[in-house]
Amino acid sequence: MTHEKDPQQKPVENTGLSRRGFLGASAAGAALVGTAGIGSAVMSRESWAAAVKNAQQNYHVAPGELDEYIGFWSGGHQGEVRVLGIPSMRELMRIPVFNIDSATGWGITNESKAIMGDSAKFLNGDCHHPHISMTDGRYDGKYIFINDKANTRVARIRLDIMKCDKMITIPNCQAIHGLRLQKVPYTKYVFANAEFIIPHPNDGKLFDLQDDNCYTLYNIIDAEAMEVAFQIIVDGNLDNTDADYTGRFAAATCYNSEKATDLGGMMRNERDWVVVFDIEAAEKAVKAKKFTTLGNSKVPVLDGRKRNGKDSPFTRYIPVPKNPHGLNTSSDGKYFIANGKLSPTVSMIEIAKLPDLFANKLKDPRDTIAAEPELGLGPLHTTFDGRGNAYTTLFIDSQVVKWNMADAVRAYNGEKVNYIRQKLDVHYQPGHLHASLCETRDADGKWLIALCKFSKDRFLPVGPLHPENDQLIDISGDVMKLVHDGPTYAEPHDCILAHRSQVKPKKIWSRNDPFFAGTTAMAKKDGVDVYSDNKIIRDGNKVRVYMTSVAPSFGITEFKVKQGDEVTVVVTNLDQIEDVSHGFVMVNHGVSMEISPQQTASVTFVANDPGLHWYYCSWFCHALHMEMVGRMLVEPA
Ligand code: CUK
Ligand code: CUA
Ligand code: CA
Repeated sequence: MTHEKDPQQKPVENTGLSRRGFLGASAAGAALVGTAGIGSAVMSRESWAAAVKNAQQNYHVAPGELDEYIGFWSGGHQGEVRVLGIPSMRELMRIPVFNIDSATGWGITNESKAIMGDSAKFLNGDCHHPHISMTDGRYDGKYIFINDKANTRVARIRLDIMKCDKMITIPNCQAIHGLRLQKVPYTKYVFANAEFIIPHPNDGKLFDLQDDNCYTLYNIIDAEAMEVAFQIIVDGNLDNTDADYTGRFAAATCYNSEKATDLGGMMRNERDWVVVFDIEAAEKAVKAKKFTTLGNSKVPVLDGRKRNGKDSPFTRYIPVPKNPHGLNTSSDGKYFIANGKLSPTVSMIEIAKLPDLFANKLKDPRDTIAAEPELGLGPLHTTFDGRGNAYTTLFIDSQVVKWNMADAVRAYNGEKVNYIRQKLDVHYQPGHLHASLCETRDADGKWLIALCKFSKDRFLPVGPLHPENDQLIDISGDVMKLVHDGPTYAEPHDCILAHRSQVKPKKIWSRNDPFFAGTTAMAKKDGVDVYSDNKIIRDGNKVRVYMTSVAPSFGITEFKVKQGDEVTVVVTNLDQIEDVSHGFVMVNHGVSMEISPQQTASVTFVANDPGLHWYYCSWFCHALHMEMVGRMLVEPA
């Protein structure tokens, strides 16, 4: 299924013409797009080239200039979130989340361990879907939420400081994959799909997935409290999810309606389904205390499965072909779009028909399907330009297909109309794609990122492990134009783009910020003002060393402890100048942390080795940065 390099690729890149555009109705293309035809084939080569030229924005961001968009990239199984400027594709920052970070001390400092909670024991994570909180269907710049498939977690990042401030493990589940946010009236809830079907209870007595006690759960998380508000049991499994623009509905794809354990089994059914959730109805049931719980968890659980052919009040199942993957709400609010993966189609579910579906006024759940356009091989995800066009990744074809939603509906209703606008080759095997502001009412159709899983020959070889290739595509004109190849480290499944005016981070920390409030509260109990004092507190075999730092020196340059003492070093950076971050590293102790202007950070370790141990500032903060050092003197026990 990998994409062989073929001689058609070169002219394709240079002209913006798709390979299928050149080939016209090739056998494969004809079979796939059927009567829809191929948009690019109807334009003359000359007018096509002119359109490409017109489409190209100036994407060069000169030194000293700022990008117009800010992008947040999932770091995949590397575990972090990365911040990029768009259109330059310059990486601006990394936000450690589910990983351990040597620079900032994420996973090492007391503050980060407190946020990670019980899951601090895990050294890995696998994040896929970063999403920015919204108010009235627009980014409000407050938070980013992101899933961890590997260890079944959901984390929140505060965008004012660009740090993770909450992390929770979802109970009763294995593997959180799809994650989206309530858009309207605001992000009250985070919707998170637990992908895998497991036995309940999972105590080693039951292993047959066909059993009624084997299922998975849709998770509704209170975004502010970061607690699971309630869970809904579903038939089948759960892949991706999204929410609507009314605030009432959310929907998720299921690829394993078969409840199978192997590949062949999971592909047995010609159709799986989209499960639609009536969030309001579920909320009502929880309020009326009509729920159960599972195991030791106190989280309210509702049963959203069909029983004897009867739907639950909270769910409806809409059959769609086949092993669908991405689920995307169109930015005009009209459709949930399920991407067919093993079917060359996407299924457009008309959201305006969902109230009737839940009121049992439709004969067939498929009556909600507004269109099922054929797009090409392996449709995975769809994005939108706010001008009525959708863009879908074709994993197997290694293309992004641009198509018109209204025309797709007309074609579905029997009109002879071509809904395909263009197919653009991408390099190679794209998963997600994301257009600027596409998850909001403000979708502005300027830039599109295609997140390609394979880069093959696009970059200098760097060994058997290849970078991914995140490609920047200009979609501002009538024609898509590829303008940049962006190598990325494993593996950004997804990204999100906001306008730079929508995210306003602080330049220095606020004193007593909640991020380190636990540490300043501890200092207070010790009678220490971290903003002025340099003090050593002994408490049995626990020693707390409170020091300030001002470039280029620590407030304490020598402290004495006894072998075996548990030492907590608390450093407060008194510098108020933007960008003057310090670090604290205790040599040979596995201790490293960031202390940015006005930040307090702390780390705890055991002084096991008698002798003299240097500590130093690790952030190049001053001409005399090398001299910013101190010594811990450990007396033998
Ligand atoms: S994704 Cu998570 S398997 Cu298509 Cu949203 Cu990559
Ligand atoms: Cu402080 Cu380097
Ligand atoms: Ca299936």
